[in-house]
Amino acid sequence: MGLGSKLKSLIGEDLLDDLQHQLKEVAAQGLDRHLKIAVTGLSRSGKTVFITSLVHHLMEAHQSRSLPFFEVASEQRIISVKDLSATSEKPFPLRQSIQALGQEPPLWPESTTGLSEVKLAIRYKPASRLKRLVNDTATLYLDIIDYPGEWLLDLPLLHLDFAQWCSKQQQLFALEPRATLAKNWCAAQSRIDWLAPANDDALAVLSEEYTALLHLLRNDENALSMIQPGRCVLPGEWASNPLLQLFPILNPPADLSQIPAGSMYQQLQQRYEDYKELIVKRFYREHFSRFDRQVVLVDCLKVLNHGKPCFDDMKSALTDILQSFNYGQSGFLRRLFSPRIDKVLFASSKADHVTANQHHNLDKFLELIIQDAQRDMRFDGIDTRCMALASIRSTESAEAVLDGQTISCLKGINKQTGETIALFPGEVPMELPSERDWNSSRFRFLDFAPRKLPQTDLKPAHHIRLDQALEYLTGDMFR
Ligand SMILES: Nc1nc2c(ncn2[C@@H]2O[C@H](COP(=O)(O)OP(=O)(O)OP(=O)(O)O)[C@@H](O)[C@H]2O)c(=O)[nH]1
Ligand SMILES: [Mg+2]
Repeated sequence: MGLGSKLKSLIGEDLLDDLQHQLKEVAAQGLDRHLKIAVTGLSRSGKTVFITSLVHHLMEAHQSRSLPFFEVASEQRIISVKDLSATSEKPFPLRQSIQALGQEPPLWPESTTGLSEVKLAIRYKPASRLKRLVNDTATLYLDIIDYPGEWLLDLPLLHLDFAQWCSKQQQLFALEPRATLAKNWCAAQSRIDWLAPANDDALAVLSEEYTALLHLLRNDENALSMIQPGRCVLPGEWASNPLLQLFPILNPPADLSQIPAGSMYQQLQQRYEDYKELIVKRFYREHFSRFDRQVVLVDCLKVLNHGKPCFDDMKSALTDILQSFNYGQSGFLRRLFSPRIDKVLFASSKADHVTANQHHNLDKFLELIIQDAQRDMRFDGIDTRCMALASIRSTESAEAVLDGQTISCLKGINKQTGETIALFPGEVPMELPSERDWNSSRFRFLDFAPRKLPQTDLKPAHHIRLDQALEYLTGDMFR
């Protein structure tokens, strides 16, 4: 009997295969690994708070017990976490955000506008005995990147030419409340002769008005999500670049085969092509294609508050955004950028705005919004998970008796008034709300002021399911 066969009979075939596999892995990789997790979501979806809280809990994980479902932390295998963000060209505002949330009274961090990153080195004890034979400790280099979901909304432009994009925008601007909000801008467009020689001043004025309109559509009151081109509202390093003087033509000339060179139409068409080539493709090449895992934060409660048009608009924006992950074997994205994302976590943020018995409903409601995209991703072999979470739990559970019945309530500080309140925030639907529900003002989820995030001695009660999110996103790296 050869050595291999003897070993097999001694320790069993499966175990031997497993040992051989692990040995190969250790030899091939060493113990240190790198992981890039990108966090995105539309404006105000909770990206900055999520990254701040996640990193703060991680950096305290060697001494706090705040992450019971994050295995490497609960098994006390994290030795130390070092912040290497100073080496990044675009550091995430970590210190300012932790300070804002830790002061008295605590404040939510400022809104952010571009891409930034946290770089961490996590020194830990490997779980596998075999890996510990090679080395007692290992390091995971973890980069967490924050970038606006609005930039992903530019992705669908890559497979639309200018005429096709204008036609899609025409349909979009026919819907309320967009149609009413865009009335003046549409009227200004109708006075332009698109076949006349390009007039840079007129184009500059119209594009300025279009950018103002996009800001109006997405402000707190209107809360629309389908905003294109994304860089017009969040330009990042492209601020004041003439390429952003771009807008769709909603009343195009009837015969597009006869567009004169140097005309208004042709000028915008050229800008559109340049925008795609120089801005959109570059972002995907330089950043997106390097991400390993992705978190998409969705503020489901905000859309419920704003009603059906806002819900429909967000669903269509998210479905478009999620095309970025659905790259398939033959998809055009794979040919362009060979992306490598293997896991996507969809997180319904601010789960502390509802009572604990509604968290499951929130998971289900999120699944409803993204179900088509999720199915495509699974088909392409990308692992996906939906999870309701709160990065900073700002409410406490309470109970109240109403008409002899005990009901679950929340206690917290109203973000607008600063008053302490106790309320029953209502139920999250697990199915698409009916017309009647949308019209009955049934959904009114309130925003809360943050509860203080202490510097040390963090507890599981400071968040909801942040540990489960971490385990899903990084757990396999620490085994
Ligand atoms: N109660 C509660 N509110 C949250 C939580 N996370 C975010 N919020 C609220 O959502 C707001 C936006 O959070 P941010 O993290 O700044 O969102 P963002 O996606 O980074 O926003 P932009 O940078 O403007 O795109 C905060 O000011 C809070 O009001 C949370 O875990 N719990
Ligand atoms: Mg932010």
